[in-house]
Amino acid sequence: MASEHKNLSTFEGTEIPDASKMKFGIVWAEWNHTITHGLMKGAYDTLIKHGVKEKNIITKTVPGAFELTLGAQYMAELSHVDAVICIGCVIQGDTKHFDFICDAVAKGITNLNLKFNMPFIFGVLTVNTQEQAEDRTGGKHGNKGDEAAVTAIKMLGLKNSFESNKGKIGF
Ligand code: DLZ
Repeated sequence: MASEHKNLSTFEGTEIPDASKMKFGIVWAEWNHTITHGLMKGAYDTLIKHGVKEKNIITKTVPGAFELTLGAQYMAELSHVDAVICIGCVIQGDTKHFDFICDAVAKGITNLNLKFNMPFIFGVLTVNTQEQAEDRTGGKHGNKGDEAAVTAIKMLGLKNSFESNKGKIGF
């Protein structure tokens, strides 16, 4: 993809909506814990930096990336958050497991967006090596957890702007 050698976590030139009234869930996978903890912390700190109140963030772990979909669904149904950030790290191994997990979680999260009509963000690293994961967890490619948090705020901002201008065009 075109992100090679780029740190995409700077958000230069983009407008980030006011997030002070938004409520977020973060579901993160325990597999590859050092990486996923770094991504989760990046997401959490970014939400706070953009005005989200601590009391409006709930974080929960699930065993692996495969379980992110159901964990996120529990959060949406039972915690009444406005958006859920799903965080995981799947590292390529010798078998086809990688492909099945990545495919399942990508499709699962896509379906949740449409089922609940709210943002579920794909903050899942799908990498070949541990080094590639580290590069995206506060390394040379930034922190993908930060990016997931900004994406969640932007998508909720988009939803809110449609809702508050319902029936209008040109807003
Ligand atoms: C089993 C497995 C493997 C081999 N690799 C990863 C991985 O790199 N990242 C991850 O998040 N989870 C992995 N898992 C665990 C699966 O996501 C899942 O938890 C199990 O298959 C049980 O459903």
